[in-house]
Amino acid sequence: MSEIDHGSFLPTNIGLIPTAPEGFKSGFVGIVGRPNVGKSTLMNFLIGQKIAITSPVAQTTRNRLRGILTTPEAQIIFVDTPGIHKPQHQLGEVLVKNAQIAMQSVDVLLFVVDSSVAAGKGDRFIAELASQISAPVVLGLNKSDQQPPTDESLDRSYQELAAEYGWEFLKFSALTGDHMNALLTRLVHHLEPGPYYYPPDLVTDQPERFVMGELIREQVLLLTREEVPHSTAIAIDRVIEEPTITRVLATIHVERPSQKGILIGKGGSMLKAIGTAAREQIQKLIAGKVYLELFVKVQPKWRQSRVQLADLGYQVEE
Ligand SMILES: Nc1nc2c(ncn2[C@@H]2O[C@H](COP(=O)(O)OP(=O)(O)OP(=O)(O)O)[C@@H](O)[C@H]2O)c(=O)[nH]1
Ligand SMILES: [Mg+2]
Repeated sequence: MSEIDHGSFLPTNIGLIPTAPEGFKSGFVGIVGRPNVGKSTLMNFLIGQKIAITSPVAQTTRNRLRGILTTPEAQIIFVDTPGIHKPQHQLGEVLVKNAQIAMQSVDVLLFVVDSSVAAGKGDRFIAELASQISAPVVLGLNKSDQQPPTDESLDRSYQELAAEYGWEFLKFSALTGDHMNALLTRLVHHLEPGPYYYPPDLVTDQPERFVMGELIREQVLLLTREEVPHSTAIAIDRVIEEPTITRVLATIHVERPSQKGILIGKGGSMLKAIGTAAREQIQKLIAGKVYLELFVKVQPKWRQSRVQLADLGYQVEE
């Protein structure tokens, strides 16, 4: 039995990054927007693998996460960011700050909006931030599948926003895949010639155990209600690889004893449901058998404490 740090998704031939052919393009595309507009769904679709968790709950994404797409012509490194919103606690402040920092260091900015509702104050706030960076901005109207067919005022509200700043805009659906190729073509168009930044078969820069923690948090988001999803942080305590099974021990941190009670559920039923669903997801991730053991721990006010936030993996990434 050996305990391993799963390291990253980096293949064993690390370092063998091929030389890019003539005319190859590469660069970083930042994905920003309000919470819940579909940024992570979009990145997963484009790279063809689920590395970012998604849910109907706003503020799902907490960490800046890179997803890598390599085609014969280009390598695009997508930078998924937490939805930009008015922060209500230290955690929110750290997340929004990181999204803003990410905006400043990309080659192209993909500003995603939910086209099934009209442009609002939140979108205008982000537009103002986006207008201050030098990279080209593409306004992406997502959720086209959810638009009422007769209401042209929705598109118009975004056309006006794009016109105001001189941005191009495209409409698509990250859920159905409609017009995703057109989006990709436009993004590649904006990239400069460049090298492979990562080996061509790599899909993310994050270690596997980070994604494992996220897959557990996703089930908490999907299965619990109200304040519980937002009060939760996951720590992967140990990953033990045995010949036929990988054992994962993880702790779900919550802020209050009442939340611990909800997470455990009657006779342990909720924790069991979270564990079963998360285990299935982790098995898909590592393509192998997984034994998952979950613990729940109360850590009062962790979202308010910079020190505890850093311990749980949330800090300003200057
Ligand atoms: N109908 C429809 N739903 C979508 C589309 N894209 C995303 N969704 C749904 O919208 C919800 C939010 O998606 P996410 O990808 O988690 O959104 P996000 O922008 O990453 O959210 P945060 O991480 O909270 O900022 C999920 O329930 C998705 O399934 C789309 O094109 N059409
Ligand atoms: Mg997200």
